[in-house]
Amino acid sequence: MKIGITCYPTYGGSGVVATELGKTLAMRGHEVHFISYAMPSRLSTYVGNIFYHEVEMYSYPLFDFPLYSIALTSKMVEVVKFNELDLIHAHYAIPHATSAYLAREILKNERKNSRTIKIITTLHGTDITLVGLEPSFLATMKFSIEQSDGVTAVSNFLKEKTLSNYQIEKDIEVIPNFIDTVKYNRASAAQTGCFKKNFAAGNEKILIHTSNFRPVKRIRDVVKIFSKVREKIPARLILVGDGPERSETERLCRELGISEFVKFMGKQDSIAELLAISDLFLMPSQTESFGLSALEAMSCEVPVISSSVGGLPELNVHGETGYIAEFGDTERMAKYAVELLTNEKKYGLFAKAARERAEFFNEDKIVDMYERFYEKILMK
Ligand code: GMT
Repeated sequence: MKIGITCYPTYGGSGVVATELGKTLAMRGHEVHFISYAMPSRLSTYVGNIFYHEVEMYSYPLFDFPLYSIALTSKMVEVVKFNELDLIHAHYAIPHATSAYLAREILKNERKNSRTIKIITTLHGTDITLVGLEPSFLATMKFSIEQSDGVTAVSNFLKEKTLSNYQIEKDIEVIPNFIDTVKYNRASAAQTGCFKKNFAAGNEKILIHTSNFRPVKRIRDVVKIFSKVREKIPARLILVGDGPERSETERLCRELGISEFVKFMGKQDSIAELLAISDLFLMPSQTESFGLSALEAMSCEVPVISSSVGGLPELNVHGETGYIAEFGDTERMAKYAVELLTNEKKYGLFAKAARERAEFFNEDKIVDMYERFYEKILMK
């Protein structure tokens, strides 16, 4: 197949999923064309049948705001036409599904007698639960989702939210996120020279959180949980990532007098290596449709303490792979963390179960699901 993929290239899990999907599809022999405003960050290695098309932005004094959606549409039209693509897969609905819809209509008009391009939209999270509900986007989102030839959501929660929030009657296929269980493997990632002793003393546990530090991730709750855990057991906190909440979080650490135990790592490529030296992953999010970073942790045998929002209970099995608690209940999350970190036998069982659960989301299996879905939509 000849597949166009559009995603946010630099920020967040939807871009990671889209890029890893494209890379795996290319390795399976498909021709994959990424269309975005920058090279997707995970697209670092050269693969023959992967192509990257940058959306060219034109600025004009009249345009106070960049007209990205239109520029993206025009680029999609060009790439489809000159590379004879079969489908465009839009990751994160805003504005990608809308641009793809427009591109399809333009191409229909241009190529009256030839096969029309198919549009597949994958819903990832805040495109549905937060941003998409804003009055400035809602009607366009509903229309663009309804007009897609195929729609997938990364969890059952997100599928149900889409149907109810937008009052849409449409088949939405749940295709969960996936993980490379070979790369995210505790034993092999631990051999790359990222040593626990560089981060913590022998008797200290390492708690970790990775995200883009947006308010929905509740980084300050991460710090509050850690602070309560540290009152009971020796521990360190590693915070990976960067974003709008960082300064406030640093301030809170100073206020709580725990700065020397918290390491802000900034954006990192070697997530698997850091997870491989960690004991517990914290994800107290306010909303989370899937929780890809928790899956990365689980694949590295790191149990997860998370909130019970969104799709998290579909991933993190309470009392097996970690614990879930009500959003904002940092007291309970800290209690769960201490319980797990002080009971070696229980911890071992949870770590093993976390890895087994991650294997359920194995990359090969889930990419098969996408391939079958593409085939189904192309037959329509
Ligand atoms: O929706 C977002 O906040 C952005 C998006 C992203 O690009 O990071 O995150 C969502 O997609 C991820 C990949 O499918 C999911 O693992 C995240 O749970 C989801 N984030 C939220 O729902 C907050």
